[in-house]
Amino acid sequence: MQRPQKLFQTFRGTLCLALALLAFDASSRPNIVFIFSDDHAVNAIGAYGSRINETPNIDRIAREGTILLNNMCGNSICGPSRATILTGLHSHANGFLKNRDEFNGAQRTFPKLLQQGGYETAVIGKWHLTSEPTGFDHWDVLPGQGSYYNPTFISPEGRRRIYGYNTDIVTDLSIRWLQEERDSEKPFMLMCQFKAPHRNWMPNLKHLNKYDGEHIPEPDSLFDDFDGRTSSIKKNSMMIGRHMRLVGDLQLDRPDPNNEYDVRTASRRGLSPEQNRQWDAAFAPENAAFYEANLEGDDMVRWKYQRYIKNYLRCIASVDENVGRILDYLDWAGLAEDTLVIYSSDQGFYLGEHGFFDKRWMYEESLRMPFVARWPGVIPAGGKVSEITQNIDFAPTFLEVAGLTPPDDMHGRSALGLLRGEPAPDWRDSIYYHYYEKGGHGVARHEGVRTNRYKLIHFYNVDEWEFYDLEQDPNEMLSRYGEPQYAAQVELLRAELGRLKSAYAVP
Ligand code: SGN
Ligand code: CA
Repeated sequence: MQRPQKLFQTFRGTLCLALALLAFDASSRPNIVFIFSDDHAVNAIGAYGSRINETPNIDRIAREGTILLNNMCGNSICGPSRATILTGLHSHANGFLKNRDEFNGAQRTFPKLLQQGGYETAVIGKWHLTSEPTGFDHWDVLPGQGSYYNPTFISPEGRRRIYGYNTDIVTDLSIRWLQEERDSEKPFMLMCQFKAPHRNWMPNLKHLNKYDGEHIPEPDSLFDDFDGRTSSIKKNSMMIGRHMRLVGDLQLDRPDPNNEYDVRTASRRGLSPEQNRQWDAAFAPENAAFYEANLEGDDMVRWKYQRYIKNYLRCIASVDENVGRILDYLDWAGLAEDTLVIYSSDQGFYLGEHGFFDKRWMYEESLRMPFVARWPGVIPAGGKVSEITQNIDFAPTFLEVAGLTPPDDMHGRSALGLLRGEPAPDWRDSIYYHYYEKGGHGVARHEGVRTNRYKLIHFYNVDEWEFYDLEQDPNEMLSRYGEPQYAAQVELLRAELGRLKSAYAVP
């Protein structure tokens, strides 16, 4: 027999659930805080099983909310991913195919629809879509890639430079807008968008010595020889060993006998004299030892990997602590209950897998995007979603959250039901991918299709195909294209690729 206290708890649990279900109706209109970073791979997030770092604050969103385990982009590069998120459309339909394109801000975006639906909207931080933001009541963005230190911001009032570290400043400006500047009569949607952890991986001063003396585990494929794949992958220029720059990427300024570090390098980095003094103090001993050691071959690659990954993870340490500041502010301001908080990033990134840095390929590390979401009482705590979601789904999801009906002609579909833990038997079982840049890091244009288990990639300019069985070969080390045992599967995927292209009207 249940004890009275237990009975009461059960009753209270049922009551809470019933109230939560009642609370969720089309008129509830929660706030939305979309925290977004640049190039943060799932392999560097605790909630996704990172072997190399801890992200307690991002993990908190996952723990108190739900994680999308198979969330992917449609074109693994910054501007295109952002344009897709705004429009709910693949690149060919929103017109932003490559980083240098200019976003047509006259087109329909989810912030505009939210605004029309009575939301107050803001974007703060990295934008990277060339044209000025539209659909925002407030915008304060970095020009282009933005600088890690003492960054310039552009807003409708003009340009100004702010002293300090980018990730901290974007958070300061976001909290200031939440606290002092928004119209508190309306629900709001804030896009808080960090530059970090993008190349050239400049950590905050206080994290410069984090991981000193530690050995970060290397990925198994750090010394990949690209056997068993097409010529396309061999032509890349994104190898940590061959293409990562010692000074520009790895902060390896040559020690000077007079201890005067290269002033031009310091000013290129945007550091103030005092910041530069601390920077040099942190890096100089290891840099001197590096030049003393005259490393070669695999030893050199291993050393570069350690310097690269530590700086990348140090940048993430700032991202994570600033996610914590935002969560803390929402608690303090009494906003946490009524706010959907998301953490995501524009695409994945190579952390030494295949010997790579950068992104662009349809391989898993750059295809996958993190997405964790918390909305107390609506999205269950500890939820895990395995269905394949994509960045085309973000806009429709946000619209449904706000009680609006997503337009039928968006390519994506609202993932709110999945986030709420509801079964979705008719959810998609494949995604379309298309990377359009020509030559960036030696990556050829390609398109492809991925299902739960298989992936087919077509490098169409050279007409090379790759096919992976992700269950047998999760690290994509061996293309099975052309093997008789997979011929039927390849044909199914080829047909699926054709079907997706006609469904999305890809020219
Ligand atoms: C810069 C980087 C590249 C990176 C692109 C795109 N070079 O060109 O490594 O792939 O941005 O990044 S750098 O020397 O300028 O850092 S994206 O995130 O904006 O798409
Ligand atoms: Ca990016």
